[in-house]
Amino acid sequence: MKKFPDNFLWGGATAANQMEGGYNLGGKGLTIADISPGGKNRKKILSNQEFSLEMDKSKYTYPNHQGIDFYHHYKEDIALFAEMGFKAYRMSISWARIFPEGDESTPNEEGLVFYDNVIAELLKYDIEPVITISHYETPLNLVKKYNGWTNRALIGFFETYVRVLFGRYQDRVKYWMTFNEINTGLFGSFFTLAAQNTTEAENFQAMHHQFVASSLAVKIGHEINKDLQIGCMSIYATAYAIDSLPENGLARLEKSRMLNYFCNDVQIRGAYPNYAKKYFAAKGIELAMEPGDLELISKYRVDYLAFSYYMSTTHTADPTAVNMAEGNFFGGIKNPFLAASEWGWEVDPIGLRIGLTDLYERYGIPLFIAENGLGAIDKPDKNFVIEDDYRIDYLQKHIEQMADAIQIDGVELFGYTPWGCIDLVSASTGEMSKRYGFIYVDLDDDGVGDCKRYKKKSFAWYRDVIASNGENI
Ligand code: BGP
Repeated sequence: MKKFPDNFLWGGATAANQMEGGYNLGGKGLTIADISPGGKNRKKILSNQEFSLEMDKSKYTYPNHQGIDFYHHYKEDIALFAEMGFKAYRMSISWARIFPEGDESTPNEEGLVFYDNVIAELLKYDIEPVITISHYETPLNLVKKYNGWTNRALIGFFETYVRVLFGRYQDRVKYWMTFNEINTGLFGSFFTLAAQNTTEAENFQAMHHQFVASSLAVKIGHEINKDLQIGCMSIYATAYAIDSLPENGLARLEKSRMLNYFCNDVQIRGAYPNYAKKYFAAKGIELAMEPGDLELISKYRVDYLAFSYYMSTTHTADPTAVNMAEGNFFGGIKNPFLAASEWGWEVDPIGLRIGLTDLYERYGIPLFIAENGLGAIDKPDKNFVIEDDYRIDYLQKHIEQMADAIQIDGVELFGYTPWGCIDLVSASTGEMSKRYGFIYVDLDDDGVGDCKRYKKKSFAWYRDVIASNGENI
């Protein structure tokens, strides 16, 4: 029996801000990524809610400015994706290439022409573009002038932006995702909400605006072309209790429903779940809504659920617990049964199968794994040969679990785009040395290198996986 359905979308994923470079070319405006300093302290700097929105090149480096210069290398890179046999390529469009300030009414034609060219190049090789509309690259002006998504005005700017994208690309791009990892807004993530100095209530308010914007995108997209498939996208981290103590089971449930389900519940089930309403009431959070918001959310639900999966998490009810899993997105404590990546992300392939079944059985709509992968330090020899068996091992084990989820559990999974199919700048740490790619890019954390591309060992391995539709892994 075949492990994967015919037409399964094998591919890879990237985001504009982490790889395009050309940050000030083609009329592009600055985005939140452009003022985010590179290096291990990035997260700390950005989580200081009042960090400066002005660039300071005397103090920081800005690796996103150069990315891997996909802006000038896209033909070469897409040819390499085609050589691996990609069926799909998940990319994002940088909002500020299309609307440099975010609040204009007329788009920047030069920015659109760049994406015309990228899309044409993909279609030349029969690679299906899968486009994230907003992936950590909100125009900076929208932070400065409106404090990002805390302001309802952003719904209108986003609407203008998506109308342009759907109008222009509806005959060439079928699959869309609205907001990347929308559930990171729960932590007030600067990348997601494009807002500074927010309270928890403001985070939820900003997310409400995004939910409305996302439903509007579904409405507009389907009106423009009923065949468009518009998905939501969130992080999913399979959640365990540390043991069978009932209190720990409850702690796991409470964590998981907010982190893993809340955003999906709203965007897929079309309503705020009761547990969220109770939480808001207990915390005195009152969301400002306009008439029609809830109807819109209820009526225009997403067509599919895309998610990123890198790790599972483990929870305890014990507030004094030590031994925290610092690297994991959703916190929790260390799982004694799992090894972690060099960045402390706990690797759990079976957790992916659990997650796929969990999500499919909860929502019953098609699933797409938009991100998965191992960030690791690659050590090329003098000829740039990179034996990344650790990466192959990681992906192999996750693909096996995907196959079981499809075969044994009956999950409807239609695509898999491992993260950073070509090395790029890390989102959380702004490093180049945290590499995910099948393709090595010769640039270091300071942007030094000749930017040349080299195929890693995993390149040929993934090519065979795709060619055999997941039979040879
Ligand atoms: C996800 C983001 C991506 C990406 C990935 C890997 O959270 O959607 O943009 O970067 O994680 O994370 P990192 O780059 O921090 O290793």
